[in-house]
Amino acid sequence: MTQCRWIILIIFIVCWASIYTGAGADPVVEAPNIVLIYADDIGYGDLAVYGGTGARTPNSDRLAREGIRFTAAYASSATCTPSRFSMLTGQYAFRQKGTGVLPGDAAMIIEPGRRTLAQVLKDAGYSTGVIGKWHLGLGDGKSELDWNKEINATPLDIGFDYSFIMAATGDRVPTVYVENRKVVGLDPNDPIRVNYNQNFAGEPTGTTQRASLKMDWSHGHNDSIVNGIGRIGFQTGGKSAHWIDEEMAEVFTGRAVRFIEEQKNKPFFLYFATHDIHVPRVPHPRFAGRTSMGPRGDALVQFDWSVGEILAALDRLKLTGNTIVILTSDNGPVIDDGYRDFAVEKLGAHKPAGVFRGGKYSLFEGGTRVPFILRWPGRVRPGISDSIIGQIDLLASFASLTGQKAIKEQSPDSMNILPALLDKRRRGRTHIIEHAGTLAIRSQNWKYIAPREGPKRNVTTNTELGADTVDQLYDLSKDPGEKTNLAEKYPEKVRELKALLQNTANQ
Ligand code: NG6
Ligand code: CA
Repeated sequence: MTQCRWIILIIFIVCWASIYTGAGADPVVEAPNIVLIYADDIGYGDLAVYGGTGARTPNSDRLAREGIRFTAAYASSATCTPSRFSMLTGQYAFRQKGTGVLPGDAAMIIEPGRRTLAQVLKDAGYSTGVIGKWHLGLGDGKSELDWNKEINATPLDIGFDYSFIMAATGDRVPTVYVENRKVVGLDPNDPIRVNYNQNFAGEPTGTTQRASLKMDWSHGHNDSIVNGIGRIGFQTGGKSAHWIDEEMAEVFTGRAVRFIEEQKNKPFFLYFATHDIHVPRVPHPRFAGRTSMGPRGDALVQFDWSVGEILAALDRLKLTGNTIVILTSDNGPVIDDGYRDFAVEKLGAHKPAGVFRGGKYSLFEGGTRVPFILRWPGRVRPGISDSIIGQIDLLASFASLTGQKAIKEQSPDSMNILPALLDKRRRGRTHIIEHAGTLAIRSQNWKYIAPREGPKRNVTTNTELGADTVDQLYDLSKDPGEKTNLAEKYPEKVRELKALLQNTANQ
């Protein structure tokens, strides 16, 4: 009887220990600082270290030299909002309604209290900060958001200790910075108001005052004018708070460096989401003309400058050895995304998506295959990895690293791929879903795109969307450019991947 009790007790302890550590996970708990540099619209082939020829990016190249450069890393979606939603929550965005590209006055789409990547790290004792582009909505949505008052649902409610953000995008109103719960620099005598349906009386627009614009628009972007640039959405007032596009990289980078300086004595997680190289591309004059590609190339150089400032701050504060730095992007590249900035005319031989087809908005690899570099000096041996990894996996992987548990119901799609993130010889995923309106799946070397109706190209950006009314199957090992549809040749493979996609999507 007593012996039986002992056996039960031992079984209980073993079970408890394996659940607690996460079976198969690395049980060693560590707390390196984590800096996640999240670029906007930088394509797989844009950085020099990924084969880009149009702009020098020495700081990103340095990071790659000192870390692992991944060649099969994926953003979850081919646009910003769903990619960021997935990365922060660990849940594919297609599982939650209302996670498409958001207007600037949208309510926050991650409900307060949800256990995000930031919350996981906060629970592990990290100081957590987000600086840069947000685009996941603000306010609880119960009443119309008043930008002149404290905002009741912000990054502070989903795990961030500090937040300095733009609400949506550089091309959407409100064109102001929001620090924690308040718009920065607002004059109470000049309240700011935002409306996405109609203009405010007497306010000029990109249509009525088109000749006055310092950068013309090619599609959309013809509502309110701020700093000589037409935006999406209408805005009035709040003049003292308006950002100056040319200074934005400096402002965000400066805040990021300050955050690092202030947190240097405790573990910190910094989500540094640059505006570069999203439209409107209006880099500081000192970057203007640095490439022959016009503002898109110059914005790349400016992005790389920001990376350099972060790396220099870590060096200066002697934090380099104890800090994981990740550089990646929210979706693939786009050339003309709505402003006449000559990106198409001046592209030259530069290939923003590298060998891949499509770009932002696309189900082809160019939409979601993104640069991804991870550096952790001393711990991670530099090199190149072709393991499949997803940004969506950061949550479970960093939970494992820091001795936290991911909540399966809240983060069902995040996998612990920590071994593959830290070692170029280890494998991460066998398959991953790609999302751009509808779904595709990459499994080993194969790519299957589910059929759908609709245009093959985005008419405004001229991107190939990957849409077709028939099944598409590509062998990425031989045909990374997705040129030869093998669906008819390998019907078995199509059936297998279709089932895998459906099962994963419906689970
Ligand atoms: C599109 C905008 C584009 C960009 C995109 C979101 C037009 C015509 N196009 O609707 O310029 O803002 O939304 O980009 O308005 S993202 O990177 O934030 O997803
Ligand atoms: Ca984007």
